Amino acid sequence: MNNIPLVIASSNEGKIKEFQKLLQDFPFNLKTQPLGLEIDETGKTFRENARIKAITVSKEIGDLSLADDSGLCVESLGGAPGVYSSRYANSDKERIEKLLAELQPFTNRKAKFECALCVASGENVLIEVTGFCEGLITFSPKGKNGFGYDPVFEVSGFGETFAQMNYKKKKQIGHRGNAFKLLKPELKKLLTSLAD
Ligand code: ITT
Repeated sequence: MNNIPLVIASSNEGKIKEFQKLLQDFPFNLKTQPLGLEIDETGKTFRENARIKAITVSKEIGDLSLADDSGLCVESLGGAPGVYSSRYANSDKERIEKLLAELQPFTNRKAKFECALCVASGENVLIEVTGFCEGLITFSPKGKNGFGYDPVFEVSGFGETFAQMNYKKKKQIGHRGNAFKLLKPELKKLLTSLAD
């Protein structure tokens, strides 16, 4: 019975598709955030921005919301693009080109993805978790799957970019999947408390 409304507080198609798969066994009636809703991501951390998005959308719609703030932190660039990952350039293609150009002088290609998830009900933060995934930035894009920086992020120990993996594998080892592993038991507790 899919009867509990949950708004996915995101306008990023790639994330929304991943959440639809991650949440498929939960009894949620998944909704998307209103088109054109502008949210100022003024936080300095992924966690702060996830909170801002979850609270803003939940207050706007009146249902529970789940927000994701995520991004790529590159060691040689002092952690950039970090919380500015989506604002780094105007399209996935341009973001990747800019990243490869900025990293060109460096031999250290270490990077990590971070994903902060927040579930809110109005002003109230109900759940917060963070997941990570470590890897290296490749010298050119590889693979066609996924979204964002997936074609240039090679996962440590796997020798493949996220874009070369099928989604099942990205879910098992990726930052969003790792965050979701922490979110899952908390969501189950929340559902139990809502049913009481
Ligand atoms: P919402 O705020 O509406 O959710 P957004 O794309 O602006 O959408 P963020 O502010 O969290 O989301 O920015 C995250 C950016 O980091 C995203 O646009 C991608 O460029 C990148 N990113 C996050 N997760 C990723 C993943 O799994 N694979 C590739 N790139 C990812």
